[in-house]
Amino acid sequence: MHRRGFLVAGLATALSGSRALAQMKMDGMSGMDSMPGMDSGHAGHDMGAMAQAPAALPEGEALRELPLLANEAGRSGLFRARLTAEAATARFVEGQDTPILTYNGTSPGPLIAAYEGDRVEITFANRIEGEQSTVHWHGMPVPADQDGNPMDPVAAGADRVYAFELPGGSAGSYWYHPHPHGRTSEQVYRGLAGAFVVKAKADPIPAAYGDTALMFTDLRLAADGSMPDNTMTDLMNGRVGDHVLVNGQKNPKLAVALGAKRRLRLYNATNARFLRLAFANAAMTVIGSDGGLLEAPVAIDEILLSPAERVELVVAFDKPGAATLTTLDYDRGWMGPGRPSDAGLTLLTVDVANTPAEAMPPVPERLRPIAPLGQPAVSRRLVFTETMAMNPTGMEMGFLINGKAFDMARVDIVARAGETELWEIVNQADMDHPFHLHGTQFQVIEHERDGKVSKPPYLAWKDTVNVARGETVRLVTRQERPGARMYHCHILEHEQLGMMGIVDVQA
Ligand SMILES: [Cu+2]
Repeated sequence: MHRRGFLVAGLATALSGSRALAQMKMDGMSGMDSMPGMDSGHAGHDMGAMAQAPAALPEGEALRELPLLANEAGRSGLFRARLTAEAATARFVEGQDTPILTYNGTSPGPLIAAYEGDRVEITFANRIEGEQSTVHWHGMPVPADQDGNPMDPVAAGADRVYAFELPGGSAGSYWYHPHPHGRTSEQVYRGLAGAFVVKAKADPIPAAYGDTALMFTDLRLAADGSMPDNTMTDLMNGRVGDHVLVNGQKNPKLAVALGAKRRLRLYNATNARFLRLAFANAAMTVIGSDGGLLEAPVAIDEILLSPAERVELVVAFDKPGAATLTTLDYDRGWMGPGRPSDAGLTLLTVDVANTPAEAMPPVPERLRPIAPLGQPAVSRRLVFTETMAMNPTGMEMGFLINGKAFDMARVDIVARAGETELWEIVNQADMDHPFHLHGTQFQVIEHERDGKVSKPPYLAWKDTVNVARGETVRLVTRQERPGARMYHCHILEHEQLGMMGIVDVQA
């Protein structure tokens, strides 16, 4: 059987309709070498679609800061703007146009920067031809009906206003991306994601460090410059591209003076790439997590950012020469052949000059208090599993929570606003699954693996946490507002194939 035909058939079936189980149609059994656990020795992770080496992208250009979304309100306390999702072309490789999706013409989308206490009114215009979309405000404490749920689609050609207030204490590194039913994965890898930074009115981090968002995305180009559709390997493992980009650029360059400290917000906006990161010749200090500052800075040598996670760092450049942000190997579980080699990628090169910077103030010893959420009144258990079944017509894959695939018409959990809950996320699958809960920030209190229980190294506000295969993560959470909230794996292909549920929060 022709390999490409097999893949296209599988993809078409997987993307049509709302069924959570992907029926992978196969003509005969010659597609067996692509099945999980049946290693054909085929090296390319695209299983035939990418026999050629990935195109070379230019490296070493000056790092582009994300463009700012202009506030059209004209008065303080209100952030008002328009965000248009539409098709465009990008030029990643000289002489080749790549059709992509953009917000306001750029990918990643414009950086939205607003302040705690602001009211936000953003008119979203969906100009994606023939596709519904939504804007989900990832990690932000917005009302359920303003959060871009798949139940609230914006039709192609339609506009809608998203409006919400940013409460005090909500400063943090959030982001926005589409969340339409059955289309999230594709709209995100085609280019729709942007950073949303909520700034504190009183920020303890010295302004001299600057404040730069670094958004990681994962690009795959076919020989003709287009973005290939998801293959079956992508559906199983999540789509991993050929180039990790920073603000849309491959290994860009940032120039700093000797002794400079920089505040960097790192965003993993890839569909499925696990980024275990280290900085050579520079010292990293974690100052914040998904939902804002920690209580105190923590020096680190490396950090794992699973899909959708963010971290806020202060990086000190005290050695002249090149300081590189690179990836280390991380085995997150991979089905079938063609596990991509994740180690040794240089994502960003910082040129540290010989000339010293003006003296930089030290990182403050205390950043802000984080009150523990306290004793839960309710506890819940969510078990993540993967199912694979071969039958004469194809393979059925399921990514399930408590044995069920997502159903938009079903409420999985009923919770009460203002009540603290313990959620135990149990990963009984063969891959890591980054767990994300909408509408609030949670606190991870415990990890358990092979009977060994450990505490996280510091208290932090999180909306996404990796649950490694065989691991159980316990977290405490509280939803303050009523309405339906999603929880799901943030490998977007897994979410789309069923690993998602609805918690209905009642007043
Ligand atoms: Cu997953």
